[in-house]
Amino acid sequence: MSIKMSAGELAINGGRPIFEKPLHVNKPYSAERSKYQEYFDRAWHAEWFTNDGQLVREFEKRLELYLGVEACVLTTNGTTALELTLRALKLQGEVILPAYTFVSTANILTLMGLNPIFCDIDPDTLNLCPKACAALISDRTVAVIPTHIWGRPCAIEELQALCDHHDLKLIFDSAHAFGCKTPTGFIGGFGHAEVFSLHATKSLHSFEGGFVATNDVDLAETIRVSRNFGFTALDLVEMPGTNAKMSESHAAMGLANLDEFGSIKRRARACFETYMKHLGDIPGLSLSGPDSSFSSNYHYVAATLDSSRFGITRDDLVTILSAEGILARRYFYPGSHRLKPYADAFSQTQRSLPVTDMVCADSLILPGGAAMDSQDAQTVCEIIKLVFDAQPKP
Ligand code: T4K
Repeated sequence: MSIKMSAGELAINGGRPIFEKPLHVNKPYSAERSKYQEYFDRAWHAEWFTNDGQLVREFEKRLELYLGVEACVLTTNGTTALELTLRALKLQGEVILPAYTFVSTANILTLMGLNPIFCDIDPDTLNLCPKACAALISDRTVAVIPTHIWGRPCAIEELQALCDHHDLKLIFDSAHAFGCKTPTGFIGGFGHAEVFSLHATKSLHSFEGGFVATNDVDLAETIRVSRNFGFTALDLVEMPGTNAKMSESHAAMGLANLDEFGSIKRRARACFETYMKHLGDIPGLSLSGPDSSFSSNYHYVAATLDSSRFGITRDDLVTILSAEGILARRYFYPGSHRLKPYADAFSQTQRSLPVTDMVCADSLILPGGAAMDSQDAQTVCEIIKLVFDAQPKP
């Protein structure tokens, strides 16, 4: 692939896009099809495709062993995993969460009649700010749901102490953090429960899917029963439940990918380090990288752009990259608090989330993860450098 030599060759200026086949953010990385097939054949031969099948049970055991937790309960996706957890904890009232996260959390809270209270984030970690969280706790608060954003663990101990003090449930949204580890253990073993997504774009995926990890075996059992209509035995329904069962086909994909997870992490790391090496010293562009406080899955290449130093805005950079076939994304713009279902209620409280607003305006996710070729990552860096070099300097 020929690298562009001047800004005049950029696609936005009429040149050919550098990538004919667009590069997506977090394109799925999957085990070889034969490995998936091997697992799926077991379900095929057993003629058992869903309802707590052998592959789902095996996948759950393997996740429990990997994460070192008492119980993992697989579901159809991360959103249903959270819904079942909230139902099992019988919550009613206000729940504090970041607005800088996927809107699914605010949505499910609202659909369940809970009241989402958006909280600001820490500018360095982009995770829920414990101090801001403490200021929002009232006698209506029942739970806190922080997200380990882009795989970086939240201020777990501080948030746990805060929730213990106020007798609140603490549920982590760990959708980005499979395989991430703190000095005290894998993400998955903290709070009342941690909720993971196994969506195709996640570090470990099962096409669609999710699970709850918890050390509370009673909570896990309630979730397990409620994902299957509330059945505890044949003809016996203990509670109103729903259908959130993972199929054997999805579990087969999850198992095949879990077998490969060591290499998934290595490949993602190689890609991430390519970005670090080539973008590390561009003024105004900061990558949210791992530090010595945790071990990352390296799945996300999250950056923030200070336009006053880089020379153009985040949105302009995204437009220029998109023209080149580099489909960087503005996650989680504009923040859940500014999306239609929440914006009016949020503005009525006259609260503000200055850090969230700043991060939503400046952050972008570059194509990364195990499926991203490191050579392509280097090309992305060269285009970004070319764009930076083309800006007039003071
Ligand atoms: N909490 C957090 C923090 C989350 O990020 C999510 C989900 C959840 C909770 C909820 O978990 P789930 O209920 O989803 O299990 C996507 C995903 O649908 C969503 O799972 C994910 N977060 C969210 C961040 O991204 P979109 O609307 O941005 O997806 P889409 O279709 O634009 O795809 C994303 C990128 O991946 C694109 O660059 C295209 C590429 N892609 C996508 C798919 C599905 C592929 O290359 N191949 C594919 O098969 O929501």
